[in-house]
Amino acid sequence: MLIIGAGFSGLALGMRLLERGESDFLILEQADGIGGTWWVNRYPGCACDVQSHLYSLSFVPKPDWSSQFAPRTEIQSYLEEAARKRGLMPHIRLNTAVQKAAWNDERQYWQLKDQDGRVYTGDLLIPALGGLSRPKFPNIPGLGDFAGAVIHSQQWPDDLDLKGKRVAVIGCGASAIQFVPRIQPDVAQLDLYQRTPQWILPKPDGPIPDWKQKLYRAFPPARLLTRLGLYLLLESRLPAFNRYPALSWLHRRMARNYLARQVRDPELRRKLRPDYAMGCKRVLMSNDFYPALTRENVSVITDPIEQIDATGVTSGGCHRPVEVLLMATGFRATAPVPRGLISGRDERDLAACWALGPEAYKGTTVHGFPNLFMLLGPNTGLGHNSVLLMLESQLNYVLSALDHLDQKQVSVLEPRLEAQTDWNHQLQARLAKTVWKSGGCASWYQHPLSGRVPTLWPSSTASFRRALRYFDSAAYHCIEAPGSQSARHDQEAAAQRN
Ligand code: N01
Repeated sequence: MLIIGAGFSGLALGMRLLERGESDFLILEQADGIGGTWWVNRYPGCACDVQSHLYSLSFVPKPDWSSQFAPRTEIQSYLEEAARKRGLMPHIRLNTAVQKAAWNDERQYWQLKDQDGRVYTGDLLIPALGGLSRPKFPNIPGLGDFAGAVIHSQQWPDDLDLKGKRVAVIGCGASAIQFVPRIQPDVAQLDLYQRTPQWILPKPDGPIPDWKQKLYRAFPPARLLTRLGLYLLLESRLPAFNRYPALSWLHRRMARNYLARQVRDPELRRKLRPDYAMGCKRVLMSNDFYPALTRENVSVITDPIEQIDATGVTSGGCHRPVEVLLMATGFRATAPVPRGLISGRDERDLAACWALGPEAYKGTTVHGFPNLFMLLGPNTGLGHNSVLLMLESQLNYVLSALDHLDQKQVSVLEPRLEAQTDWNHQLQARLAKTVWKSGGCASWYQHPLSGRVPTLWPSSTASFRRALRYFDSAAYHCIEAPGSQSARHDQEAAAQRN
């Protein structure tokens, strides 16, 4: 088995495989460290916006999270420690960027090639690429002419020194609201280009006291109770997002009051006030973003950007000189797989099949791509809870599929087109009623051309867990392994006929 990516999902699958005594797998990772998102994103202030006791794997408990929302370094160390302790490291090949993964129909295996031409073969392919790993750069006239550094939030160099510099930040999503307050005290001038204001709530963050960490260690049910409480709290937000937006009135009011308290200048407040349904874009949390925007060295600019030239940015007819451009413009979430990376039966390219947005069966398998199980695939993202809950459901499904392959002596599994079409039809019907589809905003949840939402799961996490509890072979074309009893029987019958 070949797994692409040593982020949360690739590592989690590796750990579950080892737990079952399976060791015939490799994890290929392009970076020089493990942790995926939590290894790559190094901008100042990078942290999780889901509480750590829920944003962690149920089978890798950590009683001593330092704060409610752990910083990225702590999450990365959590993953690294778990991988080391569980003996996963020998299965991981770092600095190994898969260039091409192709299904060989004749031999019924996947063949992968890395950047140095090394070839790997495996009966199963597990793309664990993450939905938010391909940075999106805006298409702004003149961007290529800019003479200073252009840095995407995901590609933040460890040694970036912004002291005394004039910087422009383009975008104000989850990434920008984390790093803007961190860099604001250092820079000479910060121009924040905001296209759409965000719904922002205060972040209930803070250190987890020592006594609580000790309690969680000594008495695990206390930690589980905390986890359950967080789960129920976040899950209770779902009806306001997927059916009854009016239910978010209290949170809308909290957000408006919070803005009014933090930003006294009515003009700035007006610029920062969202006018679409709460949740249509990911609801953000921060205690220091609004205060940072009120500082003298910060300008919030809402006129559309007209042009970038060698020395700065022009918007609303005004040219503002800058030395560094920071792109907080997000990710290509609706095109998570590059063209030419994965080719299935009849050499069909996965990215080409997904030109109008990714689509899979149960977010995991794809018609035309035998023996491929994608982790955190299409419509497995969440707008209301921890995505790791979805990942763990997928792990159950993949392991159940492995059991099916073993027990039924099957060698190839591929979802039937009808099953995939039905699944997506129902999904899109449910999504139509949600704020993610019709909340009056544009977001990375939606495909820019088709308007479909190929990213989020519209229902409860429990319903996804139920749907993926067991591998449902009826939804699949199954080809028996050449050595299996019934395959031998077929061969003998064919030989007799000849
Ligand atoms: O990206 P975004 P992000 N001209 O897509 C603007 C996760 N995450 O990296 O809203 C001008 O949210 C765009 O404007 P608009 C999390 O799931 C998690 O911040 O499209 N502006 C927007 O303001 C999150 O949702 C954590 O009008 C342009 C911004 O760029 C996801 O990653 C931390 C533009 C993009 O916002 C993405 O967050 C960080 C253009 N041409 C991220 N193009 C955690 O805490 C785009 N924009 C776990």
